[in-house]
Amino acid sequence: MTRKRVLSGIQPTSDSFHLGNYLGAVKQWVELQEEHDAFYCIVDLHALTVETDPTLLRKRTLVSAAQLLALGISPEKSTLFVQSHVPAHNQLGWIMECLTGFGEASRMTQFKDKSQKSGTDTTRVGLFTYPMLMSADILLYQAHYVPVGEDQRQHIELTRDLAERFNTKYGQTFRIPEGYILKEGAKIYDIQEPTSKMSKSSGSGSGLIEIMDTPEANAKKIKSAVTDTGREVKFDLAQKPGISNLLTIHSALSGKSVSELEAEFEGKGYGDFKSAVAEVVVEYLRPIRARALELLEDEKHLIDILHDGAQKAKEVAALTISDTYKNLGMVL
Ligand code: ATP
Ligand code: LTN
Repeated sequence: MTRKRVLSGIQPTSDSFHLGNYLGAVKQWVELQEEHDAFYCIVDLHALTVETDPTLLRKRTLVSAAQLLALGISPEKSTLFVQSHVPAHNQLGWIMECLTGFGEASRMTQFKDKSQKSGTDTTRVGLFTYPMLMSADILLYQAHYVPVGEDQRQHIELTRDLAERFNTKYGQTFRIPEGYILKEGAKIYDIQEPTSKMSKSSGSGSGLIEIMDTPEANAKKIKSAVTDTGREVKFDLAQKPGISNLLTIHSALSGKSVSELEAEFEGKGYGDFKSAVAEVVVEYLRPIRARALELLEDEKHLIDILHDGAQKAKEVAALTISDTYKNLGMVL
């Protein structure tokens, strides 16, 4: 039996991934590569939708690759590549833009949020067409599943709509993908502002738990995480968003269920609980950070892995582009 296809992407927009990226997405990537034909992409073209610096983009692309490998993505099991190495993403991206209504694109909440924050003068057209490039990323590989966090649900819906629209109008070309969005961990919140999502590009910095940060810095941040009124360690998103977020994080990393943790910390204060969360997070991330730093020492080896991945990705993507062009009536 052929294995089902999985595709996902992550932006090289920061010096480190954060716990939201890991628990919402990459942890599932690692699990899915065991039984699926997995394609994982560092989406550097998407990163250009915000102000970038060439030195930083290069560094962050490599640090992204190193972190993905350190977190458990195996180049033997998965195809790991950089989006700009496979020009078919731009080719299909344009076609997706020509299929999308202006109103439809205007309804994307991520665009609305991000453009509102930066204002129309600095918002790039690329940020507006971002979801169509993301659709192309997914449809090129005929993916069955797309493991992402909750914030990407609307983009996956758009991708499905575009694929159906194309298939109806021009004949069967694309598989209709499904989001793979877990309940637990799909939304990790900023630990200083536990009602906003933990995010690389917005948020407080001190509310972000970063994989490449030192163990000491992460322990300190967790110990000063915002907690809620009351003293009980109980999961209650509405009344206790801070404690609930820390329970989610502990549970996802330690493998203990939330109710086990509630029982374990019954009668103990928030301080004890935060120390325990800090310990779990720090010990989980310590070897990952060390491995990523080690991988970064051999840049050539990292780039070789990415080139090998791009080679495989190009072969699959080329088949979809040729079907798409043929069905559109382009002379081949
Ligand atoms: P930005 O905040 O700058 O938009 P990001 O931190 O969301 O960036 P992305 O590269 O856009 O990072 O996302 C990579 C993956 O991480 C996506 O699947 C996304 O859904 C997931 N993700 C991001 N933040 C969270 C979060 N707080 N909780 C759960 N999943 C998240
Ligand atoms: N928009 C996504 C990143 C992304 C992606 C993709 C995710 C770009 N292309 C394809 C899944 C599949 C985000 O996480 N912000």
